[in-house]
Amino acid sequence: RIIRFLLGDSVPALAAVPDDSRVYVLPQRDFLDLVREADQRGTTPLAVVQEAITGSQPIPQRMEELPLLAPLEAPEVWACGVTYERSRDARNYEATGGKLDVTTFYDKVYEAERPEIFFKSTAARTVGPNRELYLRSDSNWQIPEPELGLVLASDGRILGYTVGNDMSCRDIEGENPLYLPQAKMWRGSCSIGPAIRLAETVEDPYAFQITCRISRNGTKVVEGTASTGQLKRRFDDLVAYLLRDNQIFDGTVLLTGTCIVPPDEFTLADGDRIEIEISGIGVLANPVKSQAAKS
Ligand code: DO4
Ligand code: MG
Repeated sequence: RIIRFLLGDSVPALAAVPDDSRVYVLPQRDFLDLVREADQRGTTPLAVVQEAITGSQPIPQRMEELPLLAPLEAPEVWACGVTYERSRDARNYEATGGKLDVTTFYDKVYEAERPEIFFKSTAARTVGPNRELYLRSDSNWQIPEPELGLVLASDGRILGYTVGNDMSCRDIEGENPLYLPQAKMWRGSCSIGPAIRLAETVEDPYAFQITCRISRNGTKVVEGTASTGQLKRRFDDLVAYLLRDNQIFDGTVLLTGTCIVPPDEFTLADGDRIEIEISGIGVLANPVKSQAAKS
């Protein structure tokens, strides 16, 4: 796993985390530097990391004790929708108020060859671990969407996997699907982290376990778990559609859709804490704040 953190509380540093107890600072400036170096040398990022840490000493802190930053400054974050049955059912509930005898565009997109892909975030709107996510002030039904994120090269190669949160307003989207950009994009509506798991170290990306926990005043109020094995699509197909007649940039993150939706009566509130854990990657934790608390 590759992380970024503030060294001496001021300088961003890249580090490798081969297991839960060891963190090695790397000489590369950031994740894309590491990938570029591997490409230039005709080797892989893992080989570059292994060479860098051989014979060096881990720092005394564990990953959880460090002031973590987003593992990369993703120039753009895109997201896929309705890639899991659970998401289709939740979207249908929002759009129809629970009438199950109608076929909606969510049913159609779930079955269609072309997936739903939308623009989610820019570097300035995306936050890292432990940073505040913000609630929209004009929505009364907001949830986190825990998603596996693909970290991509500009040619579409999957360089690694990270954890992402596609914060969403169910009432705004349910009112009219044309409001999707407003239901999905605002200041502090996306988080990624805490680490990038190098793709070459993942045997089966359809075997990630995803868990989402939300706590309020120190008490857990929501917990859900699912697996990327339930995904309706293949990651390569999602990436191929993203790249069709499109230009993406090194370090773009593609969120692959949510498989966990809190109970319909739940909405996030100021002060909540969201934790999204993906096996083999880590726990992405963020506190939630209302926009009023920001200004
Ligand atoms: O159709 C709206 C978006 C759904 C989504 O973001 C998801 O399934 O994760
Ligand atoms: Mg989503």
